[in-house]
Amino acid sequence: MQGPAPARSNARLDYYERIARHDMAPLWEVLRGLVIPQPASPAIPHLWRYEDIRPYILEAGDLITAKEAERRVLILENPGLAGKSSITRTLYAGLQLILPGEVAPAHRHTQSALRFVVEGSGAFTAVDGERTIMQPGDFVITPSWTWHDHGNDSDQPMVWLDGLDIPLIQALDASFAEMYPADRQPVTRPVGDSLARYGSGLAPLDHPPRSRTSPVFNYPYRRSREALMALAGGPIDPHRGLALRYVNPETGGWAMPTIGTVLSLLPAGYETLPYRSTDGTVVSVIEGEGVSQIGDQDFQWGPRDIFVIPAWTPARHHATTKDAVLFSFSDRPVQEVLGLWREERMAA
Ligand code: GTQ
Repeated sequence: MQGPAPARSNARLDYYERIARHDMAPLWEVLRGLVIPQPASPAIPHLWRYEDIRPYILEAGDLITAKEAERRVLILENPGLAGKSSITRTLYAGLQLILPGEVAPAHRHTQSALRFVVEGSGAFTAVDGERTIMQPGDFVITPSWTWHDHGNDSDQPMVWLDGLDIPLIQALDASFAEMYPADRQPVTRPVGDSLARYGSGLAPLDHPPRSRTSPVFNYPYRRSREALMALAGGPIDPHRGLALRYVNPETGGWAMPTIGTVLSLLPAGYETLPYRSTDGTVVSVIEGEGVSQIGDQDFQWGPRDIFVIPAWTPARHHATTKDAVLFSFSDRPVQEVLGLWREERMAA
């Protein structure tokens, strides 16, 4: 696979032309680009500074309603994947704006979605008959093929980061989607129902496991942060900082089947050692400030900024002034079930 490329004699070129008419092609001409010795993602490292993009997000609110747009979202498109609506090869990310009084009408699709609240508080998303009121830092799941609508009964705009497995589902040609016959689905369970049933180390007696996706559909930041801070004085992974993954309490596995989500803490002044893994990763900064070296570029970040680490690209992070808390997501669960996931803990 890494040997020299075969020479292109006239006889061979003539042959390639003739077989092309029969919809065939010679593997030996393309093999070296297909089965490569290590990942070479077309995605590139990139950072979106929230301060720079926020005006455009709010401007979208003057141009189109959430209802007309169906979802009023600015896609965070990786500059290496232009036109592909992708932030990594398998994942999509976007910033969704819901203004006071608006509704993003109910629909469902086979793509799984996560919401990570960036700005505002008090808007809601409804999933399968239950609403959750969202606060900054909350991690909210919309499982595959569940009805969901979003609304904002607060008095301020709300912006959240959407993470979906759109490019992955596209590669699998497994997209189905439909609109609900009304803007809002009926609410059948009180706010907090899922968290009470599944989110406290308890579960309903005799209930069968529901699905591959966690039945906890909002992991409130207040609770996640508390867990992280309780561990802050203890040992830290030198390559990853203090990192906890969000789990499905019924299986102990990842909270979502296609997207792995992690909350991590880098104490003030802490510098990680370089690290790379096969899962291209999107990072949303919640608290703190720092600088990350991704490949050969440095990116300075602060609260609400979003950056992407492409697959197999070395990254190291430095929290400069304060403790930094980062939320991140990737396709690691998919790679793990397929036995593909790899990481490399590198020397300084
Ligand atoms: O909220 O359902 O960013 O369907 C992209 C597609 C959000 C959503 C996105 C979607 C949604």
